Amino acid sequence: MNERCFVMLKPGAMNRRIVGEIIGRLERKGLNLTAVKLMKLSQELAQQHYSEHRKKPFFPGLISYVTSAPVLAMVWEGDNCVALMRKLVGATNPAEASPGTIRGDYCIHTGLNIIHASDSPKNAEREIALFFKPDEIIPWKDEHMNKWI
Ligand code: D4T
Repeated sequence: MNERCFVMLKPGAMNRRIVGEIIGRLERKGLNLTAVKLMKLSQELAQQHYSEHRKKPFFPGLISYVTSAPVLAMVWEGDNCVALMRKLVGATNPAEASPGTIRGDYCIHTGLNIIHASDSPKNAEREIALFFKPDEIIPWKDEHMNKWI
């Protein structure tokens, strides 16, 4: 069933100039990019996005990191998109992220991981609504590709 996933390339991806590489990996999987926005997150939006972690000791550092430089906010779509995206992204702790995953291949510290992806379809809808207006999302179908993936 077609699903949407919110994905955010964090300031580390921008500063390390690997945004294109990461997007390439997601495209090659066969998922569809349906919205993109370069944003400098406000404290308010960052805190809302990570509200479930408000009481955690790493919260101040997390907010300071994600507001330190622009992020690339995206919506990706495809069958089972959330679960597939989480697999591509890898475990939160880079020491546990398998090689071949984005965090496994590009990250060392949990607090500086370079990518966020929604952890459930419900959270995806909540996060997408925080970052995008409905008319900024452009669903499309590639009939040729869809036959082969
Ligand atoms: P995000 O939300 O960035 O995709 O990460 P995850 O979904 O994989 O993991 P999370 O919500 O548990 O953590 C959110 C965010 O907080 C940072 N973090 C996390 C941290 O700096 N120290 C920690 O101990 C944990 C657990 C990294 C990701």
